[in-house]
Amino acid sequence: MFKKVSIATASATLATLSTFSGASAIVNGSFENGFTGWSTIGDTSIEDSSFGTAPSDGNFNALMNSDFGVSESELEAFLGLGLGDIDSSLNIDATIGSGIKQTIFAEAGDTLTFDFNFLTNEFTPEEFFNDSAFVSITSLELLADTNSNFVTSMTPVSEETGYQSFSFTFSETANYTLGFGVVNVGDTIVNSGLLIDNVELTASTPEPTTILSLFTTACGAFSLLKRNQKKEV
Ligand SMILES: [Ca+2]
Ligand SMILES: [Ca+2]
Ligand SMILES: [Ca+2]
Repeated sequence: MFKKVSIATASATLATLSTFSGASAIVNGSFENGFTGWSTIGDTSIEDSSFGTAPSDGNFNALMNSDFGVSESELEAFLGLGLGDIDSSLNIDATIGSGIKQTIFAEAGDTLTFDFNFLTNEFTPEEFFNDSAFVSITSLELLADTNSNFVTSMTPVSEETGYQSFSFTFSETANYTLGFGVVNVGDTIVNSGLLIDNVELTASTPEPTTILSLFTTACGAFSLLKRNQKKEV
Protein backbone atom coordinates (compact mmCIF):
# COMPACT_ATOMS: atom_id res chain seq x y z
CA MET A 1 0.00 0.00 0.00
CA PHE A 2 2.73 2.43 1.05
CA LYS A 3 4.74 1.45 -2.02
CA LYS A 4 1.80 2.26 -4.30
CA VAL A 5 1.42 5.73 -2.82
CA SER A 6 5.14 6.39 -3.30
CA ILE A 7 5.03 5.48 -6.97
CA ALA A 8 2.00 7.71 -7.49
CA THR A 9 3.67 10.63 -5.71
CA ALA A 10 6.89 10.18 -7.65
CA SER A 11 5.22 10.04 -11.04
CA ALA A 12 2.92 12.95 -10.27
CA THR A 13 5.92 15.04 -9.25
CA LEU A 14 7.83 14.10 -12.38
CA ALA A 15 4.81 14.94 -14.51
CA THR A 16 4.72 18.39 -12.88
CA LEU A 17 8.42 18.86 -13.62
CA SER A 18 8.07 17.86 -17.25
CA THR A 19 5.36 20.46 -17.95
CA PHE A 20 7.93 23.21 -17.42
CA SER A 21 9.90 22.11 -20.48
CA GLY A 22 6.85 21.49 -22.65
CA ALA A 23 6.16 24.89 -24.28
CA SER A 24 4.61 24.49 -27.70
CA ALA A 25 7.22 25.14 -30.33
CA ILE A 26 7.13 27.35 -33.37
CA VAL A 27 6.93 25.16 -36.48
CA ASN A 28 9.98 25.70 -38.70
CA GLY A 29 10.89 28.96 -36.96
CA SER A 30 14.26 29.08 -38.71
CA PHE A 31 12.80 28.56 -42.23
CA GLU A 32 15.21 25.67 -42.84
CA ASN A 33 12.23 23.79 -44.38
CA GLY A 34 10.96 26.51 -46.70
CA PHE A 35 7.64 27.97 -45.63
CA THR A 36 6.44 24.74 -43.95
CA GLY A 37 4.21 25.79 -41.03
CA TRP A 38 3.78 29.33 -42.37
CA SER A 39 1.20 31.02 -44.60
CA THR A 40 2.34 33.73 -47.00
CA ILE A 41 0.78 36.60 -48.98
CA GLY A 42 2.27 38.95 -51.57
CA ASP A 43 5.90 38.71 -52.67
CA THR A 44 7.74 36.28 -50.38
CA SER A 45 10.65 33.89 -50.81
CA ILE A 46 13.15 31.77 -48.91
CA GLU A 47 16.73 33.04 -49.26
CA ASP A 48 20.18 31.77 -48.32
CA SER A 49 23.43 33.71 -48.01
CA SER A 50 23.71 33.94 -51.83
CA PHE A 51 21.08 36.70 -51.50
CA GLY A 52 23.92 38.91 -50.25
CA THR A 53 23.42 38.79 -46.49
CA ALA A 54 23.68 35.81 -44.13
CA PRO A 55 20.68 34.31 -42.28
CA SER A 56 20.94 34.77 -38.50
CA ASP A 57 20.36 31.04 -37.84
CA GLY A 58 21.12 28.05 -40.07
CA ASN A 59 21.22 28.33 -43.86
CA PHE A 60 17.91 29.95 -44.78
CA ASN A 61 15.67 32.88 -43.86
CA ALA A 62 12.34 34.32 -45.03
CA LEU A 63 12.11 37.42 -47.23
CA MET A 64 9.09 39.67 -47.81
CA ASN A 65 9.09 42.54 -50.32
CA SER A 66 6.85 45.62 -50.28
CA ASP A 67 6.82 45.88 -54.11
CA PHE A 68 4.45 43.45 -55.85
CA GLY A 69 2.64 43.04 -52.54
CA VAL A 70 -1.12 42.91 -52.01
CA SER A 71 -3.29 45.85 -50.95
CA GLU A 72 -3.08 46.93 -47.32
CA SER A 73 -6.65 45.73 -46.70
CA GLU A 74 -5.80 42.25 -48.05
CA LEU A 75 -2.69 42.18 -45.87
CA GLU A 76 -4.75 43.23 -42.83
CA ALA A 77 -7.36 40.55 -43.49
CA PHE A 78 -4.59 37.92 -43.90
CA LEU A 79 -3.02 38.90 -40.56
CA GLY A 80 -6.40 38.96 -38.77
CA LEU A 81 -6.22 42.74 -38.31
CA GLY A 82 -9.02 45.27 -38.66
CA LEU A 83 -9.35 47.52 -41.69
CA GLY A 84 -6.97 50.47 -41.32
CA ASP A 85 -5.03 48.93 -38.41
CA ILE A 86 -1.64 49.15 -40.18
CA ASP A 87 -1.99 52.89 -40.94
CA SER A 88 -3.38 53.79 -37.51
CA SER A 89 -0.99 51.61 -35.47
CA LEU A 90 2.16 52.79 -37.23
CA ASN A 91 0.96 56.32 -38.11
CA ILE A 92 1.72 55.86 -41.81
CA ASP A 93 -0.17 55.63 -45.12
CA ALA A 94 0.63 52.09 -46.19
CA THR A 95 -0.36 51.12 -49.76
CA ILE A 96 0.73 47.57 -50.60
CA GLY A 97 2.83 44.95 -48.88
CA SER A 98 3.60 41.32 -48.13
CA GLY A 99 3.45 39.14 -45.06
CA ILE A 100 3.80 35.74 -43.44
CA LYS A 101 1.98 34.25 -40.46
CA GLN A 102 1.70 31.24 -38.16
CA THR A 103 -0.87 30.46 -35.47
CA ILE A 104 0.90 29.71 -32.22
CA PHE A 105 -0.14 28.68 -28.71
CA ALA A 106 1.62 30.60 -25.98
CA GLU A 107 1.28 30.42 -22.21
CA ALA A 108 1.43 33.43 -19.93
CA GLY A 109 5.10 34.15 -19.27
CA ASP A 110 6.37 32.51 -22.48
CA THR A 111 8.79 34.65 -24.47
CA LEU A 112 8.79 34.96 -28.25
CA THR A 113 12.10 35.91 -29.82
CA PHE A 114 13.14 36.38 -33.45
CA ASP A 115 15.70 38.16 -35.61
CA PHE A 116 14.89 40.68 -38.35
CA ASN A 117 16.80 42.57 -41.02
CA PHE A 118 15.02 45.47 -42.78
CA LEU A 119 16.23 46.43 -46.26
CA THR A 120 15.24 49.42 -48.37
CA ASN A 121 15.83 51.11 -51.70
CA GLU A 122 14.24 54.31 -50.37
CA PHE A 123 16.43 57.26 -49.43
CA THR A 124 17.24 57.13 -45.73
CA PRO A 125 16.09 58.81 -43.67
CA GLU A 126 12.88 59.40 -45.63
CA GLU A 127 9.94 61.19 -44.05
CA PHE A 128 7.15 60.65 -46.58
CA PHE A 129 7.90 57.36 -48.36
CA ASN A 130 8.55 55.78 -45.01
CA ASP A 131 8.38 52.06 -45.90
CA SER A 132 7.90 50.09 -42.70
CA ALA A 133 8.32 46.58 -41.32
CA PHE A 134 6.30 45.26 -38.40
CA VAL A 135 5.42 42.26 -36.25
CA SER A 136 1.81 41.55 -35.37
CA ILE A 137 1.09 39.62 -32.15
CA THR A 138 -1.43 41.17 -29.76
CA SER A 139 -0.89 44.51 -31.48
CA LEU A 140 1.27 45.87 -34.29
CA GLU A 141 4.84 46.75 -33.34
CA LEU A 142 7.19 48.64 -35.65
CA LEU A 143 10.42 46.74 -36.28
CA ALA A 144 12.16 49.23 -38.57
CA ASP A 145 11.45 51.92 -41.18
CA THR A 146 13.39 54.29 -43.42
CA ASN A 147 14.43 56.27 -40.33
CA SER A 148 16.31 53.30 -38.84
CA ASN A 149 20.11 53.03 -38.98
CA PHE A 150 21.42 51.39 -42.14
CA VAL A 151 24.57 50.03 -43.69
CA THR A 152 25.22 49.47 -47.40
CA SER A 153 23.79 46.10 -48.44
CA MET A 154 25.35 43.50 -50.72
CA THR A 155 21.84 42.25 -51.59
CA PRO A 156 19.78 43.50 -54.58
CA VAL A 157 18.39 46.11 -52.12
CA SER A 158 20.67 49.10 -51.47
CA GLU A 159 20.66 49.38 -47.67
CA GLU A 160 19.95 47.10 -44.70
CA THR A 161 19.75 47.45 -40.92
CA GLY A 162 21.58 44.15 -40.40
CA TYR A 163 20.07 41.44 -38.21
CA GLN A 164 18.59 42.62 -34.90
CA SER A 165 16.73 40.74 -32.19
CA PHE A 166 13.20 41.27 -30.93
CA SER A 167 11.62 39.84 -27.79
CA PHE A 168 8.00 39.71 -26.59
CA THR A 169 6.63 38.14 -23.39
CA PHE A 170 3.03 36.91 -23.39
CA SER A 171 0.82 37.94 -20.47
CA GLU A 172 -2.09 35.62 -21.32
CA THR A 173 -2.32 31.95 -22.28
CA ALA A 174 -4.02 31.76 -25.69
CA ASN A 175 -3.69 31.05 -29.40
CA TYR A 176 -2.12 33.94 -31.27
CA THR A 177 -1.65 34.85 -34.92
CA LEU A 178 2.01 35.69 -35.21
CA GLY A 179 2.49 37.83 -38.31
CA PHE A 180 5.31 39.71 -40.01
CA GLY A 181 4.87 42.30 -42.74
CA VAL A 182 6.56 44.96 -44.83
CA VAL A 183 4.70 47.76 -46.62
CA ASN A 184 5.29 50.51 -49.15
CA VAL A 185 4.27 53.88 -47.76
CA GLY A 186 3.06 56.98 -49.64
CA ASP A 187 3.32 55.24 -53.04
CA THR A 188 3.49 51.72 -54.43
CA ILE A 189 7.08 51.74 -55.70
CA VAL A 190 10.73 51.66 -54.54
CA ASN A 191 11.06 48.34 -52.77
CA SER A 192 11.75 47.55 -49.13
CA GLY A 193 12.33 44.06 -47.77
CA LEU A 194 12.07 42.26 -44.46
CA LEU A 195 14.17 39.21 -43.61
CA ILE A 196 13.00 37.08 -40.65
CA ASP A 197 14.85 34.19 -39.00
CA ASN A 198 15.26 32.27 -35.73
CA VAL A 199 11.68 32.56 -34.45
CA GLU A 200 11.50 30.80 -31.07
CA LEU A 201 9.08 30.47 -28.19
CA THR A 202 10.70 29.89 -24.80
CA ALA A 203 8.71 28.62 -21.84
CA SER A 204 8.72 30.66 -18.67
CA THR A 205 10.90 29.03 -16.03
CA PRO A 206 9.49 28.44 -12.55
CA GLU A 207 11.04 30.20 -9.55
CA PRO A 208 14.27 28.48 -8.36
CA THR A 209 12.63 27.73 -4.99
CA THR A 210 9.74 25.98 -6.78
CA ILE A 211 12.18 23.81 -8.75
CA LEU A 212 14.09 22.97 -5.58
CA SER A 213 10.96 21.97 -3.66
CA LEU A 214 9.73 19.86 -6.60
CA PHE A 215 13.07 18.06 -6.84
CA THR A 216 13.12 17.54 -3.08
CA THR A 217 9.65 15.99 -3.26
CA ALA A 218 10.68 13.80 -6.20
CA CYS A 219 13.90 12.66 -4.49
CA GLY A 220 12.06 12.02 -1.24
CA ALA A 221 9.44 9.93 -2.99
CA PHE A 222 12.07 7.88 -4.81
CA SER A 223 14.19 7.20 -1.72
CA LEU A 224 11.05 6.17 0.13
CA LEU A 225 10.22 3.85 -2.75
CA LYS A 226 13.76 2.37 -2.71
CA ARG A 227 13.62 1.78 1.05
CA ASN A 228 10.26 0.05 0.75
CA GLN A 229 11.52 -2.18 -2.05
CA LYS A 230 14.60 -3.13 0.02
CA LYS A 231 12.41 -4.07 3.00
CA GLU A 232 10.31 -6.36 0.86
CA VAL A 233 13.30 -8.19 -0.69
CA1 LIG B 1 17.28 30.02 -40.63
CA1 LIG C 1 -3.16 53.40 -46.34
CA1 LIG D 1 8.64 52.21 -51.16
